[in-house]
Amino acid sequence: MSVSNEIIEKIKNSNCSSDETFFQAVKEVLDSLKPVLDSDPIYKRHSIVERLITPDREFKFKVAWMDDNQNIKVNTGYRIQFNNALGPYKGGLRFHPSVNTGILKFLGFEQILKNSLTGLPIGGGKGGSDFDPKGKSNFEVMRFCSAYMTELHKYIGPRVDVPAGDIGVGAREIGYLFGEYKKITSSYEGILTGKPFMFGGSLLRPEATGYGCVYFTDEMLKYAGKEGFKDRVCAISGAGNVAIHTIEKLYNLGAKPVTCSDSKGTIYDSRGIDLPLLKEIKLQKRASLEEYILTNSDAIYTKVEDYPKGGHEVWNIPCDCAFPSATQNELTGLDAKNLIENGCISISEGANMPSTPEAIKLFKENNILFAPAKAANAGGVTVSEFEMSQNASMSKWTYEHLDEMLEKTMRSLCKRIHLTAIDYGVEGNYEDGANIAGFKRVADAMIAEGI
Ligand code: NDP
Ligand code: 2IT
Repeated sequence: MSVSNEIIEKIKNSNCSSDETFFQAVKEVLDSLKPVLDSDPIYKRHSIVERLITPDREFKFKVAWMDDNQNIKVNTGYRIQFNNALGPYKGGLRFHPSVNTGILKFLGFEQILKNSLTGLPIGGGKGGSDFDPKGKSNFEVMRFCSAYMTELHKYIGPRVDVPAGDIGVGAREIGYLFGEYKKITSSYEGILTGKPFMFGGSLLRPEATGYGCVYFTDEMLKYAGKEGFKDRVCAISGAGNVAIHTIEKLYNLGAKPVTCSDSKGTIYDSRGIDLPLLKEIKLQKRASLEEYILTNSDAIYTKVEDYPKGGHEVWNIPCDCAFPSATQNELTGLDAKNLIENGCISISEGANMPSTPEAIKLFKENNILFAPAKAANAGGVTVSEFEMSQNASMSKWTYEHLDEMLEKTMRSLCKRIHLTAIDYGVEGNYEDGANIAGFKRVADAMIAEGI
């Protein structure tokens, strides 16, 4: 049995059945690490892989709150502190009905390597709840966030663990969470990132993940001799924070983004997505994308029920560059086949683990440029760390300075991954390059820190 399979079997026996996405994430990383683990016995000698895949601690708690009709509701809250070899635990909070320990473990594990890749002093963690903010009033969201923070505040701190947003958690939720923390502790400190600018948030944090993903892709295209976004047709899934700012930066660089999607359906607008309209529908009104065609009747709206069986409508649309930016496992083997047949040259994962293992295999076999999530979407946590720095020094950096720093970080991250892949004889394989470069930094720190 290979080292990778042996470890997967071991964790399968000691974990619960909801951990499939966690096993998937671990397997993907271990497959890439084979040449490192085989050539350098120090990692095995220090049991680094076993230590890396085991969270330092997991908190799971009851969150009871009251809805607008005075019914008492109960949800489950979580925070997983995975690894702090490189700095305080750092990673988002996800509020979505699908949230469970397995999903948060996959996200937390990926976050360790992503944060390591940024080169910044941040460890890995993740948290959230099965609470669904959709359809709730602002007061309901506020009461839920207060109840959630009543427990969470015990575990976090600016030098301990600094959560941020993820699916279902944006500036509104972070604001309520911050307010409750302040009320409980009387302490005004940077215990969350993604805060609104007026009380310690960083400019550019909302844009950071999407912008960063486009900067990374631009650099990756350059190394492949396919430079530039001008007039490139781009397909994007999702219609939240990451998708919207990916579309915005693509427009800035001259590309033509033609799709977006939400949990109910897909918009295809061959003239290019109407960004102000998209922002109005999803950020202001928090409504369904179906509203898009009420204004732009030339666009095509496809409901989820009408998607290709086993696939997603976005990946059926011909494009040069694809940006899956909604959720895990949203791009299947069938979708990959469609993208390849339609001439797509690059896939950049704005979401965390959006491509299934079958899809990734097809991208590799067909020499499609593939930017894995832990590299492509690292811009969000990068600007989160900039927010921590600003909070610690009570300073405020300008938008231009932050954008310059973000772009520089994403381009140098891409270069480091590119060079790591060359060093290990897999030039052009950004998945292996990212896994190896991310692993080595955190593993070497763990060895230096002792058991
Ligand atoms: P948002 O909540 O802002 O948006 C999520 C979008 O994805 C929405 O359009 C939502 O549709 C859609 N979506 C979510 N879950 C599903 C699902 N199960 N099926 C279909 N559609 C779904 O989240 P973000 O944009 O922040 O996050 C998107 C992805 O990016 C996630 O994988 C997240 O982990 C990752 N990410 C986010 C970062 C950040 O800074 N925010 C940083 C790095 C990665 P609907 O509107 O109908 O709910
Ligand atoms: O997946 C991610 O990197 C995030 N949701 C952002 C984490 C952060 O701490 O900004």
